[in-house]
Amino acid sequence: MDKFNWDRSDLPEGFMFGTATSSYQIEGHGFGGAGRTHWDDFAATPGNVVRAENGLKACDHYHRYAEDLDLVAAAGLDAYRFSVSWARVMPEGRGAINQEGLDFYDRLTDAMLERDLKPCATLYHWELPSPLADLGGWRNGDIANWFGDFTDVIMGKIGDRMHSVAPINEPWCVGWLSHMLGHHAPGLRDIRATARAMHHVLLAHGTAIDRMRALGLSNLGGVFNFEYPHPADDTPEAMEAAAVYDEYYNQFFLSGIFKGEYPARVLKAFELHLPKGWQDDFKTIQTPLDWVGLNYYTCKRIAPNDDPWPSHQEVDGPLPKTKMGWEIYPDGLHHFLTRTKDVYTGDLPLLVTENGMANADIIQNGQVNDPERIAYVDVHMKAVQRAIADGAPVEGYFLWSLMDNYEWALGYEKRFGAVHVDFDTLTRTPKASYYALQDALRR
Ligand code: IFM
Repeated sequence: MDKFNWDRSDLPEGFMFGTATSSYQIEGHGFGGAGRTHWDDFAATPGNVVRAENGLKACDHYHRYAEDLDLVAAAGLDAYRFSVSWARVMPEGRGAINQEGLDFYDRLTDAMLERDLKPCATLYHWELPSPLADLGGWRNGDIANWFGDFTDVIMGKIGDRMHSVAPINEPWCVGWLSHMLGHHAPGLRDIRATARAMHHVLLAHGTAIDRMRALGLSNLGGVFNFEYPHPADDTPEAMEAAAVYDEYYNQFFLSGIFKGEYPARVLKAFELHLPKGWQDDFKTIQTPLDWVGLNYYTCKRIAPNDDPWPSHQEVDGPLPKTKMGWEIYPDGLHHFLTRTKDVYTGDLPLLVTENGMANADIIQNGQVNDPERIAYVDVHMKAVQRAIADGAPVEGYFLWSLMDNYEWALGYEKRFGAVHVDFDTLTRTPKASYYALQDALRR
């Protein structure tokens, strides 16, 4: 299969296609006066990241952004979802501004507009400045105002040209994955830290939205990630375990923003750990949004165990898997698009802000054949079409990712790009999936 089974005519008028990246994963954080981040520290600690790889060079997008945006435009895409690095703009996280960093995002924005690409910004995609991590990072409630100040600085410079902005990519990863499971920086495994980080992420989200509205920006949203939890078997215990997973993974943040409350099972476990006066923060957390973005990749099989709360574990599932070991389950995308509308967002526009797969892509005779990625995107686009037919107001789809990049704790070996990157020479080679996308968008 080298073509998609859909094209623009299968989607509503104005449906937006884009591709997504993030600053630390592609830019090269060693360039342009960027400050140290907690990811540099995490990667420098033995055992955290495959081969202790970091984002100091990454794809060198900092110097090659024009070539990269040419690829986005030549694919026929409408939009480019990118993130800005807090530490590139404010190396200490607060106070002094790195003019070189601000100028970089200014040039990047103009370069998108010159190519007729809609700039869709994310303010935080995980590279916290180390000096703020020293102060407790996401565990410290002051982070909401530090983040608000950063928002003022960066959006004061480029906000006038943004198509859309979201404050924080994948709050679950910033909170749970990084403070409960310890898989991402700062690598904590602590329930109190997790409860506070998850709450402060929401407070920072609302603060940033309010700051941007005060600056006169519009089209402001939130981007959340979802995984479909199958009970490992049909016992009531397994169903309860999956329900707990669903609450802290898929519902905590939407419930905070759209209902002003936390899901019951999670609240029971977190209440003792949340910061004093947490209920008062919902005024800020519930500030209205203009759209919601869903990042979706996979499902999980959840089995109960005797550990302390959440008292469950993931077990292997039967479906075909990507190179991340993630099962391919497009029905989950349909489920979350329709449930988000039905339970939380009503008529608010929804976007698939990330979807894609890691694949064993190799260059042969200057070409990369990745039929697996074409098939993956194809079945997920079908799920989007079904969700639209069922009434979900889905207005766009962003492929993760434009090019192979730094896959966090897994270093550079998981390739998610539509464009192959040779990490020695930094040569970019569009894969078959890139050409399939180009064909579907032009057809
Ligand atoms: O690479 C990540 C990205 O940073 C956030 N969403 C999931 C992607 C694939 O794991």
